[in-house]
Amino acid sequence: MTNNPGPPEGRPQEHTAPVTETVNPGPPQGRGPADGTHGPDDRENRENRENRGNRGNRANRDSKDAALDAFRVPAGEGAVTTDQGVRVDDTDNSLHVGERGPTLLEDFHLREKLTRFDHERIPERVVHARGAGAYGYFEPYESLAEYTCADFLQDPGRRTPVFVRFSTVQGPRGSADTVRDVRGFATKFYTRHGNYDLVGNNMPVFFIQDAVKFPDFVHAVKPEPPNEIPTGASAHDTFWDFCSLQPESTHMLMWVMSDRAIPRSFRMMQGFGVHTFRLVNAEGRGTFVKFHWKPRLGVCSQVWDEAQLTAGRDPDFHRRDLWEAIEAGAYPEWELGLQLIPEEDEFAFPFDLLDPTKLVPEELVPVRPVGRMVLNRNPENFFAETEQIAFHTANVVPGIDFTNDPLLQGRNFSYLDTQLIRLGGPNFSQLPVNRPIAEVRNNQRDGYGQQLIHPGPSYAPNSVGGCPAAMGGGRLPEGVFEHYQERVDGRAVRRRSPSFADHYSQAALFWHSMAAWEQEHITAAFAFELGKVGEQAVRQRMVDNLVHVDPALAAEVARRIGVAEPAPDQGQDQGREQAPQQESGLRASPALSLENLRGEGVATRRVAVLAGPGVVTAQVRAAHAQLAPAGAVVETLAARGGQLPGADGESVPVDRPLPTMASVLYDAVLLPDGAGEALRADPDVLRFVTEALRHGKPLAALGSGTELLRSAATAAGMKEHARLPGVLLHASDGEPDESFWPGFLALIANHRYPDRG
Ligand code: HDE
Repeated sequence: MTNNPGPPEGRPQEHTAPVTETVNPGPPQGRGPADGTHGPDDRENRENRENRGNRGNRANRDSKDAALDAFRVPAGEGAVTTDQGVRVDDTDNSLHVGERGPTLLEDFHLREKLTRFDHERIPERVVHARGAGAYGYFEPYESLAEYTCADFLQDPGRRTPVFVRFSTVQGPRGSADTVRDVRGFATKFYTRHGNYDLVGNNMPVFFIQDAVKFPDFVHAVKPEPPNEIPTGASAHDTFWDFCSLQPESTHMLMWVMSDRAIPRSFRMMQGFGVHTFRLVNAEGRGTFVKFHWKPRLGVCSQVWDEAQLTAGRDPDFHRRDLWEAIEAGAYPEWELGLQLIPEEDEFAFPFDLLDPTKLVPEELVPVRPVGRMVLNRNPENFFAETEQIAFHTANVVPGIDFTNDPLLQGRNFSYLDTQLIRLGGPNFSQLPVNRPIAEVRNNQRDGYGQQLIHPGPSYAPNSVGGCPAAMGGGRLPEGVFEHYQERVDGRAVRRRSPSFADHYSQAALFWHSMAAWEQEHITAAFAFELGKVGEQAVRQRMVDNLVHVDPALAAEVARRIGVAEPAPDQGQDQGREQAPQQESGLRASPALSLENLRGEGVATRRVAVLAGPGVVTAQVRAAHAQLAPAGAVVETLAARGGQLPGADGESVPVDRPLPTMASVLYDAVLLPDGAGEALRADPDVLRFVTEALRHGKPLAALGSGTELLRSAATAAGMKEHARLPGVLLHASDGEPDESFWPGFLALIANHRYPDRG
């Protein structure tokens, strides 16, 4: 009666590495492969491994990985068989009458093969269809017993296996990664007391306050019904029509129009539980809690033009980035932080803690770092693991409970319901990736796809034995879930609390917390999205709403999209019918600006060295030798693959032919000396450098490379290339002094230079 059967008899066991929940740090965090490069050999090995199935991170074993052994099958060698295990003589020719005659119905192998193929697809997720995931572990820094009895938050250093799936929301499974959208950040903790799912996003608030509006919201943001356009984008009429009529979405819109919606990498995003949840300690005392994930690499975004170009150059950009980092041993890491709010402070804020369109400013309640999560193992089969993983907000463990946030309450219904259709019935929790490592024992039975053989009766009360019993009555032993005993009293009403009525104060707080360049990006994003809206009335209504956030923002967007500028005093009276604007006393929350969320170092930053025949090979080698040990991924690009002859009679290997890559796939560019003339004449190279300049990326140039940089700056409409922020030049011949490489590393660590003009 357990959910974790041993390996079926006779099935080969390949994975014999020892299991441990606490050791195996793996390669040092933030470092690439041994020599720090991603040279052709390394790439070839990786691609081979990808093709054959991933066996890359098997060193990072834990109890969840061991539990998966029972379901692993060896790579397909030996004779091909039918699903019934009958060996087949030929799988390339169907059975037909004569060599050119009709196919016979009795060809069971053909029929089975085609039938299985016809049934390979399952419905994609109705939202968050496009995603990527990985396994890893979570470990707390300290015991949180004071606040919660959750088992996985008790012992510092005890590791709990996790699987995390990141996603976009709007687009289908095959859509591009770098669209402007919210990102899902869903974590399944396989704890000893059952599975706990923290199903969050990379933004701390949401579009709507009540779950009953979710289908309306999703219908509005999804592609338009007649033609299913646009894919993966919110820049269309129905989305903005809905939002302009639903002022509670305004705060979330500010986030979605900000650079948070175009992350550089899943590894460089924050995650948030969004709702206020409740921790419950062993004495039954509750504490409100907001969950935060903070990436060690810092929070970094693309710029909009770059994101759009990336969608074409590499639609798998984020998926590839996560996979490659884990394969290279540069395991992404997040710190878990908690905002803890005593129950007596429930009404201490100028907003309602139950309102999911509000965040709790960190300046009011600091985020306490309590643990870290590391992702160190890629899945072996995307469908079996990443596609079939099923999250559910109601998957909580003893010590974690809900609040009455009406969005959360609805989610607690929706996620189980959606898995029933998506995964075809109630036994989805028996799928390998969904199985808890905790034992499962109950009287649930049968259903499509039942995997287990349950002997004996399945009911309670029961006098014949053989059935599990509930633990209720009296003081419960450790690890038994008991619902928080909240006192509730009231009439059944379909009404929104007046405490949910202020839709603009935090939207304004967000706006005022942004650096000037972030405000410009938000303004441009509104202008882009609304500029794609056909209905003049929708555009006007949205701009009229924005005036409550900031009249200057509204006026500037109005100018750019060609609608009437709202009257400056319009913000005083409209849209506030329900409640007066509440003041938190905070005009800005610095914690919200990307300026204050930068990471340190250059780990996994991708640096392109643009080279051509005649290059000073010593500088190409120096780039690899100086940058790779700091964790950067350095690649030499040239018009053709193979070896590149240098000026000095030596040659350097080309890592990637330039036509297969693009500027948007790198974080920084180096232009070495020696090939400047030839490269300047190449329009692909000029475009590469121009784009890097326009996207605010760090650039360094040596000798004739500086001339190439000057040409690109002119093409980008930038003057005084030598004074551009984030640009490092060594114009003269000869080697640069020793400050050059550390200087370039410092520029790369700063990520982007949005003020380049
Ligand atoms: Fe979801 N959401 N959601 N959502 N959500 C789904 O569940 C839903 C909401 C989030 O990688 C679905 O398994 C309702 C907020 C993530 O598998 C579905 C409401 C937040 C994922 C569903 C919300 C999220 C989902 C679709 C409003 C952030 C992907 C497939 C009441 C805190 C999980 C599935 C994965 C997926 C319903 C709002 C995050 C239909 C009804 C708020 C990360 O059940």
